[in-house]
Amino acid sequence: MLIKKAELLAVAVRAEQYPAEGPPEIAFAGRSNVGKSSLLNLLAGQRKLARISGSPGKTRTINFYTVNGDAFRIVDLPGYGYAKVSKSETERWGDMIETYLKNRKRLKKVALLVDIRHEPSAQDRQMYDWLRYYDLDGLVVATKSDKVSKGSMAKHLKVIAESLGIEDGGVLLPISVLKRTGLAPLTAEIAKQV
Ligand SMILES: Nc1nc2c(ncn2[C@@H]2O[C@H](COP(=O)(O)OP(=O)(O)OP(=O)(O)O)[C@@H](O)[C@H]2O)c(=O)[nH]1
Ligand SMILES: [Mg+2]
Repeated sequence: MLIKKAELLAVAVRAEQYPAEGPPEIAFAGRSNVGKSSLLNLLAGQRKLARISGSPGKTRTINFYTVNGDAFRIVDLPGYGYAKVSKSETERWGDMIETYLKNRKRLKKVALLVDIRHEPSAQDRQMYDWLRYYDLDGLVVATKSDKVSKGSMAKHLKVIAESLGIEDGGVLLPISVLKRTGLAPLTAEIAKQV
């Protein structure tokens, strides 16, 4: 198992609240409700590590988790795209994410999570463009794969890959937290980075 032990290390909005730079970091990004916190909990084997909810917008801060005695860190980024936010909140969210992406020296890769059922939104594409700009792209997780039939999986993945413009060498991994499927290739990708 990749993660033997994980603990919440810090909760941040501003850069001064980040923990000091240390081991490599992998972050999870994606729209609210896509399943970032659920995936983190499954990888860690701890159901209550990160808060999960049926109502979107649970994670509104940057949450740093230390893994395996601080061998590496996983960072749960606040979700975007849920309806009930004002323009100023959206801007604050953008500043929060960009500050983190731009300044974090040990950030190795950001896994972008998208719902396998839907074509990526304009915000998903903007997020992926950001990741490309900061050279953090190339790992996309298609969540909730239990919601589509096996026969239509390839078609859904193709829509996502084309919409985001995932380049050759990028990886797109279907995952179901519910069914616990697709985890091995993701842990392999994370292991390559840390
Ligand atoms: N069917 C199914 N549901 C899932 C899966 N993963 C997550 N969910 C559900 O999706 C909802 C949102 O999950 P979260 O993990 O809280 O999503 P999040 O991306 O952390 O959301 P924010 O914190 O708002 O950004 C919860 O009701 C989960 O139970 C999955 O693989 N399959
Ligand atoms: Mg969350």
